[in-house]
Amino acid sequence: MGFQNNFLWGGATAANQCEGGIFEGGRGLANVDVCPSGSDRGAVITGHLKMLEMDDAHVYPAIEAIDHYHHFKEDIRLFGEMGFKVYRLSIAWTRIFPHGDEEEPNEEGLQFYKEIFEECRKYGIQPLVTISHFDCPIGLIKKYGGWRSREMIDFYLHLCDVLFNRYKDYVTYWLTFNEINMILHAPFMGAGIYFEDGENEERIKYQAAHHELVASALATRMAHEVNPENKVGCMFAAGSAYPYTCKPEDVWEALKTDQENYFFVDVQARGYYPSYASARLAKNGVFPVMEPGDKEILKRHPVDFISFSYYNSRCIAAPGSGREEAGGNLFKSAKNPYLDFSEWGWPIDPLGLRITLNQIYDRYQKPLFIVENGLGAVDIPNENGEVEDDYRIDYLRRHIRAMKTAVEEDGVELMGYTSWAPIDLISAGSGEMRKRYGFIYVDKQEDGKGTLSRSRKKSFYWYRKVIETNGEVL
Ligand code: P53
Repeated sequence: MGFQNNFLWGGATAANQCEGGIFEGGRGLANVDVCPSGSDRGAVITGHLKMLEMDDAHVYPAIEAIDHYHHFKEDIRLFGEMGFKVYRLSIAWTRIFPHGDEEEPNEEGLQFYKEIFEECRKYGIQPLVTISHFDCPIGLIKKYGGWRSREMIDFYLHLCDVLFNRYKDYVTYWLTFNEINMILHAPFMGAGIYFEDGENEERIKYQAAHHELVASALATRMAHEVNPENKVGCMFAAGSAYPYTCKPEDVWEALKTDQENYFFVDVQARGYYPSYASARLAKNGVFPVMEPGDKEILKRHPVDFISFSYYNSRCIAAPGSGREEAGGNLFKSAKNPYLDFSEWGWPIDPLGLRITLNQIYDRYQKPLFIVENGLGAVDIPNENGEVEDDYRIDYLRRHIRAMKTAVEEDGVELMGYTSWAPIDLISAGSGEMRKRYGFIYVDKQEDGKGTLSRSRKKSFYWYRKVIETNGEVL
């Protein structure tokens, strides 16, 4: 038993959180570039503080990030040294189409990713490409308001067309949108949407979600047409919702929370709007405007596999029950009294991963892929400059054990596991550098200083062993 022989072990990153070099190679500006670190970040990413340019009053961590743009060869060599079978990365849309609506792609941008894929090939690493990881060109936000407009579908498909054809010989695993359900929680970061006063935010978010869902189905069709070997996955931020107590009101609220997230996967994997969503959206007057043919498109082009991020479970209490909130996360959750918490207040729940895997597999019966999981922590190098991150090893070990049980004892079909951020990079939620997830330490500090040098943490050697033994030695 154990994991299948071709189990895809690896790590996952996102362009804007690691590349930097945002003014190089003919790249244009994107929503993710103008999300500042610091206290305004929350309002910007949720679409409540309009920011479409950089100003002098804020710090923008994407500008340099960890400068992967100039270090990718070294970084991928280190991934190779850990024995990665797969590297999940995302394409910065504005490297390919700087404003989003050009006819011809930017060759320099295409060249950059081609070099990345060639580098991966040297070490036998398969790329898993997220087409849009929270990425939307500012040009398209200014002209069309981001994903609130239907026109976005065509621009996105134009990008897909270029990627599928140009990288046909390098890539067969694709994800259409990172954490597609994040559009409900951080619509500017997720979909380039900011709100004007008095707008019906719910309606705009679900309309934009519909556009992304149609775009995802059409991209799936295109991927299969370009190369029948292509495998396309959806991707959502998972983590089962537990009822705070067995009080029916708590159970009901938890069920609704899960449905809010499963809605996206239901459409992408089953091919239609689930009845609970249709009914609820209609009742709230926010059912999206659809075009003739949309339902058919969704029906005919479901995804091949389901991928998700898992950091923690959620714990849901009925409104007005006065339960203490767990902090530090964009997803609302009560504080689960049975769990420990990370330095950022995120619950730590390995069994929750087994529960989540079972629930998703029961629901869809399609292969699953865990494409993000990890512990954000402050790492302090010791006197020899080494990071002994036993806390990270402990977190990952317990989660990998849980997923192993799900595979061995529950029969869940799992394609692979990519931990989040095998190399330290910028946090999406907070914009911080000091929230580190990596096996590889990057000498870049919160104030932006540092040599950018890379070094192996203790977890680097641990993960290498895990991969080498296909998860037998943990
Ligand atoms: P950071 C919140 C909740 C769940 C997943 O997050 C999230 C977020 C955003 O903070 O995003 C995913 O960096 C996302 C990654 C992100 C990672 O989780 O805030 O796909 O881009 O970096 C971890 O600690």
